[in-house]
Amino acid sequence: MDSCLLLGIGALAVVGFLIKKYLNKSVNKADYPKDTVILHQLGSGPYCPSLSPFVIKVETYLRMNKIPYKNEYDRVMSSKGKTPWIQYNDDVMPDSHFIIQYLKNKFNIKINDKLTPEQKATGASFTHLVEDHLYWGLLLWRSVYDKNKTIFRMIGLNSIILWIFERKARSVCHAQGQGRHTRTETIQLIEDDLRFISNFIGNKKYFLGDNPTETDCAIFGQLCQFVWQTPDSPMETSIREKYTNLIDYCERIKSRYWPDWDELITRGNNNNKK
Ligand SMILES: N[C@@H](CCC(=O)N[C@@H](CS)C(=O)NCC(=O)O)C(=O)O
Repeated sequence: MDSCLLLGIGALAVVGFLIKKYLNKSVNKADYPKDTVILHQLGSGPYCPSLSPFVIKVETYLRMNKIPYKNEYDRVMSSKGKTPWIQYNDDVMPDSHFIIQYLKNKFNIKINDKLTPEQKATGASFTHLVEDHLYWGLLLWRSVYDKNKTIFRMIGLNSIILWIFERKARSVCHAQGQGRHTRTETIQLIEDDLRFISNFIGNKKYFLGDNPTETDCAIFGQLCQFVWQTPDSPMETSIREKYTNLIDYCERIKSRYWPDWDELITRGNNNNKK
C-alpha cells in the first residue's frame, strides 16, 4: 500500500480518536440524587451557558417549572447521538421535545393549559421554525461561514477539530438542504426568520402573551444564541439595529430565570469552564 495512503489512514484514526475522546468522556457512574433530573450536556459557552440551543431550552423549562435538577457536563451524547438528554431516577430520555413531554407528565405541569388550540398551534409552528430552519442557519454560520470560527475557537477547539466539525456540518447541512445555499442566501434566510419572530413578538412580554409558556423555552434557547453568541456576525448587527425587541425579550427571560447567567458563561476563559 502506498505510504501516503497509510499516513492518511493513521492521521484519520488519530483525529477520530481525539473527537471521540472530546465527545464521549465516560458517564460518571456516581449515584445521582434521587428525584432529581440529571441534565447531560456539553460544556458552557463563552456568552450563553451552552452552545446548544436545545440544552438552553430544556434548562429554561426546568427552571421555569422549578423542577429539581443537576447539570452533568459529561459531553456524553444520547442514544440518538445528540445532546441534550436526561436521567430521572431509572428513566432516561433523549431529545428536548420528548424530554419536555416527559417532564410535563411526570411533574404534572400546567404551564400551557390556559392556551387556546390556536395559540398552541402557533407556538408549535414557531418552535419548528426556530428548530428546523433557523437552527440550521446557526450551525452553518458557526461551522462553515464564519471564517474565524469565533465561537468554536473561544471554547478552545484546535484547527484539526474545527476542520472536522466544518466537514461534518457541511455534510449534514447538505443532506438537510440548507447547506446547499450560499453564504449570502443563508444570512438572508436567518434575517428573514429573525424578522418574522421580531414582528410576532412585537411588544408582548412573552411569546404568546403576558405569561411564559413552553414555547418561550424553545424560542429563547435559539434566540439567545443570536443575541449573545454570534459575535461579529451580520445577524448580531441586524438585531442591534433592527430587531431590538429580541434583545429585550431575551433579557426578560434571562433576568427572570437565569440570575446566575454570568457565573455560568466562560467569556472564553476555558480554565473556568464547566
Ligand atoms: N431534536 C434534537 C436536536 C438536538 C441537536 O441537534 N443537538 C445538537 C447540538 S445543538 C447535537 O447534538 N449535534 C450533534 C450531532 O448532530 O452529531 C433535540 O430537540 O434535542
